[in-house]
Amino acid sequence: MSEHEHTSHVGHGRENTPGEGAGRAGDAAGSGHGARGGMVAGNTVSPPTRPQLLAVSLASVLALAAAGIFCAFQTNLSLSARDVGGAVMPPGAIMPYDTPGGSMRDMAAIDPRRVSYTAPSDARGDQPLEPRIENGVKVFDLEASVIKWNILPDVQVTAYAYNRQVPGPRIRITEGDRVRVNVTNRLPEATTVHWHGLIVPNAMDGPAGITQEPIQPGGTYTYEFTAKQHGTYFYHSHREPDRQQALGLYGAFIIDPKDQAARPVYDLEYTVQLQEWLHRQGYTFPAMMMEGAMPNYFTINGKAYPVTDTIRMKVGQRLLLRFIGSHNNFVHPMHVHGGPFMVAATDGNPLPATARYEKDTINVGPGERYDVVWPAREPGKWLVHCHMPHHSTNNNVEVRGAGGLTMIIDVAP
Ligand SMILES: [Cu+2]
Repeated sequence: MSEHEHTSHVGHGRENTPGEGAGRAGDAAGSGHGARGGMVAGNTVSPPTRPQLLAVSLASVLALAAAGIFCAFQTNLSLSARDVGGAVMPPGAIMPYDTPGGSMRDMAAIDPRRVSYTAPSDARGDQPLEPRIENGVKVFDLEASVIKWNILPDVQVTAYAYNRQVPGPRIRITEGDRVRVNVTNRLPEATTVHWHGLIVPNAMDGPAGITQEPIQPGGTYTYEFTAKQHGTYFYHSHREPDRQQALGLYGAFIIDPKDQAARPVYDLEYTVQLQEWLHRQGYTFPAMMMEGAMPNYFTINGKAYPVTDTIRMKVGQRLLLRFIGSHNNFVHPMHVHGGPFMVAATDGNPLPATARYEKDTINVGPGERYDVVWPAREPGKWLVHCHMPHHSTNNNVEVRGAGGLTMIIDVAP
């Protein structure tokens, strides 16, 4: 006698249509501790009693409640799609259940559908911006928008850019100039501009929500001030700069001294603006020094080695390098091969001749500037590079001997 047949003899319920489930339950009961009768017995099914129904209902409700509570501690059920705004998060970002929607929008990739311009693959940033003169005031126009930008021939980031270039255009004026900058916002989010290191009226300083209302998408704000200092400065977004500056909103602001004797002696100059990028799976995220948001590409003036500029000079010439910490996270130890340089100015402020000092590596932190004069002593190819070796790779790959924060000074005899 099979077990099924065996169990079918046990129990006392009335005859019922044999169901598949009932048969299986009978099998299970039979193979377990032997049939003990009850609700299901072979081909007969007895109706559940009221306490049984109550018990099953209560267990179901408790299980459902437990699942809901469990989920609430894994994900933020208070967030709607509108709060998060369709954010695409960096792979590996840590997002516990209490991560606010604002945090996700801050760290999210640029929405590629917002791109309004694709720069040619070989386009360069930091292009001189010519002012127009209105009643003796030098007037510049900046427009922030979303672009596609090649940091390498085969790596195209999505960027927030001033005047469709990364870095933004170079503003160069003379000490004492009256300056007006019209900033138009074509980004999908509000923004402002800060003039880093400059003495300006407070309302012109740029911090969003502190000295001014942010410039809404489609809006314009006019900044105006007189340049009281001279030296190496820069401008950058001051609304969520952890996001907007990391995505490309920065540019050099160079002020020549009225008195030419105030500048160090040099034959040619080059401005080095550092930047860190997080670009994965076709999306560009603002690089941040936190889990899952660390940068994997690094650029000098918007390009990673081997497509960074090459500086060409001759033995005996002196090169002024203006390092600008336009990046957001690391302190980059910038090293020059081929002998030491003289530090001539820090954060735009010239050092008196007696205070100048020699180094061959200088730590450029976010926001810092260093003007250094490097004499070409020997002919050949001399490197300028970050001494955190990972920052001299492209997504951890060396191309033609380096990557990222690397450029070459080519010295002719
Ligand atoms: Cu570095």
